[in-house]
Parts: sequence; structure tokens; C-alpha cells
Amino acid sequence: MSVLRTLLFAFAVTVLPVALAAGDVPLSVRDSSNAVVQRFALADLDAMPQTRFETSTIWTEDTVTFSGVALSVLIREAGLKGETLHLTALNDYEIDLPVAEIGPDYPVVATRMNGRTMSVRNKGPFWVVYPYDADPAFRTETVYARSIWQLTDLAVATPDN
Ligand SMILES: Nc1nc2c(c(=O)[nH]1)N[C@H]1C(S)=C(S)[C@@H](COP(=O)(O)O)O[C@H]1N2
Ligand SMILES: [Mo]
Repeated sequence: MSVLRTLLFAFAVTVLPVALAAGDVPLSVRDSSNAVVQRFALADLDAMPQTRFETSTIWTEDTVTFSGVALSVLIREAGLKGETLHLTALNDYEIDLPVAEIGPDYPVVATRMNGRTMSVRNKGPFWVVYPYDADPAFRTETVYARSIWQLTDLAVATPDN
């Protein structure tokens, strides 16, 4: 039985996200044991209050308009509580973010760039972004490292990860 469970788990965490990558990759909220407790699809994020801003970025040629959900709003919606937020991307890039450094408005989990959803190839479907032009404080290596694209998972980091 435990072998079956292990296989199912392996399927759920590896094959499933890859299979979903071509379409709608949801944003998964995980608990401290790494179990998915909630999944937000694009429609779920669209139903939350939206933030929109224009900025240039180090990854795009032109100034772009991002829209999506403030990370602070998402954390509240997900009921996440803790000091450190752990973010993971489709390419296994991961970054820890002190919750105290998440502002009320920024960063934003962008669902759209210039009004259009982003493909996985184009850093989508979800990209954590800041208004880089608005303040030099948003143009630091720390903030760039927190600008995780192809975001798939949110979790509150436990002391041993
Ligand atoms: N999904 C994902 N997001 C990511 C990264 C990554 O490898 N994968 N690299 C981060 C880091 S460390 C930095 S400094 C910036 C800039 O990465 P770039 O110089 O490769 O564009 O993106 C951040 N976001
Ligand atoms: Mo970086």
C-alpha cells in the first residue's frame, strides 16, 4: 500500500505539473508537510482584487503593464501564516521571502502582461513582479531574485527548509 501511495505522490508532484504546463498551471498552496491544501486557477485569481501597474523590467525590452493579485492579498486568501514565504517555480527555482517584507500593494503575482495571460515560455502563467521603475529599492539583486516567474507553489517555510 505504501508503495502505491508513494507512486501516487510521485505522480502528483512530478507528472501532473508537467502535464498541466501546456495549459492552465494552477498555483498550489502547500502546508508544512508539503501537501497541497489549496489550488488557485487563473479564474480564482481573477476573482480577487486586482492590482495593475506599468514598469520597465530587466527581462523585457519595453515598458510593460502587469496586472494580477497583490501577494499580501493572496497570502490572506490562502490563510498562510508564518514568518517566511517559500516560493517555487516550474523550473525548480525557489526563493524564500520574509513575510514582513511583503508590502500591502507589492509584489504582485501577475497573471497578465499588457492585458494578456503569459505562456510558460513567456514567464507565465504567474510571475511575481515589483514596480521596478517606482523606486531604486525595487532595483536590487534581492528584489530581482524574488521576481520568480513560472510560479507554481506557495508555502510557509518551516525551520528545516
Ligand atoms: N522561475 C525562475 N524565476 C527566477 C529565476 C529562475 O531561475 N527561475 N532567477 C531569479 C534570479 S536569482 C534573478 S537575479 C532574476 C534574474 O534572472 P536572469 O538574470 O536570469 O534574468 O530572476 C529571478 N527569478
Ligand atoms: Mo539572482
